[in-house]
Amino acid sequence: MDNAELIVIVAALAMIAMVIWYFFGEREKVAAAVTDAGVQEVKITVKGGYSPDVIVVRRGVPVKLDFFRDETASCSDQVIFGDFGIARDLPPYKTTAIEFTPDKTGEFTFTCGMNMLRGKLVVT
Ligand SMILES: [Cu+2]
Repeated sequence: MDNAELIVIVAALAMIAMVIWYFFGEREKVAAAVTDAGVQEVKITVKGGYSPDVIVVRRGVPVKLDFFRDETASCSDQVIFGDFGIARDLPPYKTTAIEFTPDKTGEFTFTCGMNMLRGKLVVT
């Protein structure tokens, strides 16, 4: 095996690792902090994805998710929590609060309007 072949193999492995990370990696997991008002609040930045993209909350306690959309890319102009019947427009460069009380435990995916950007709400 010469150097050129080795470089190709290493580059291919790196690309495969990136694809796996992109689709399956949990980039950032955050447990909601409870405010004085008894609300579980998390700030989420929307920019080519959701950050954090895994949010852990407790069942039966009101949740406030502050989505700050830091872009104009049309992909992220809506966020949908299908399991909770929530669909909300996110104006660019503004914070949109989504408030509800999770009444069931489990892992619930939230997405953009096209089902491309994904995050996960874990209710314990
Ligand atoms: Cu999208």
